Amino acid sequence: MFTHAITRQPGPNVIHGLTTANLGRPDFTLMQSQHQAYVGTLKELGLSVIILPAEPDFPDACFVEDPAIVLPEVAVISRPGAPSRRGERASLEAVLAHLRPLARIEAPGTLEGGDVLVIGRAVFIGLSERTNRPGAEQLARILSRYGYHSTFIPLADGLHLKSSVNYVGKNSVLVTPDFAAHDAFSDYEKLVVAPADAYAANTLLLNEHLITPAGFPAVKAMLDSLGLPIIELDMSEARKLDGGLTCLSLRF
Ligand code: CIR
Repeated sequence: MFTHAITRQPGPNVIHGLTTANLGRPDFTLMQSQHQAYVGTLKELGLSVIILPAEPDFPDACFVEDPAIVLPEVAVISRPGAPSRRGERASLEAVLAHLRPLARIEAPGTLEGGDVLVIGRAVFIGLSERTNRPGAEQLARILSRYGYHSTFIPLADGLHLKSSVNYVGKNSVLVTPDFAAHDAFSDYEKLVVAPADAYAANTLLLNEHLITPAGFPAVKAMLDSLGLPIIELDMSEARKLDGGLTCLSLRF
């Protein structure tokens, strides 16, 4: 069970966040209310939520999953592949220093938390435009001290690994078609979303509930087969910045 989460309020500058989505700029007011609903959901699921203030100089800072990886044993301060996101770390590190021993990804390594999928002691690290091999190797080395085993997964598509693959409980992963037959996930049952539903592959398993983006009935029907309660959240504005449900919080 997770007991805590860290989130960060989106600021008005969120409209200048990085994006490849071609869906237009987010509406700040709507993004704020969707973010509030997200935080409310985390609280309903029993988490105590630390809400950090917006970062006026860092438009993508509400996507707190990327600058750090938090596990029971350690918090790893990452080195985001997007240079504009590296300044997000300082305030996050100040909080995490009170909660966990810290480790760091150092240059020339780059790594973003969206590329790190942890299932038990198995860690899957996407090699993406944001996460390079040196960064992945550093993380694997740090986590191996605590008994985690890492597998590297070169990505052809998608911003991060968790844009395409997420653990949804019951030994199952929700994946985009690219990962339907991927060797790295052969130990898991696969729920494969249609190409048009790829955004909903970023579904969040949290305390025996599934939080999934609203508007993807076929994905919801697939998830129903797992027998876990499902919560749908409107993610229209974060989606415009390539942001999903996992990236809006660190859970621990
Ligand atoms: C970025 O491009 O860095 C942000 N606009 C979105 C980050 C999304 N992060 C995630 O899915 N873990």
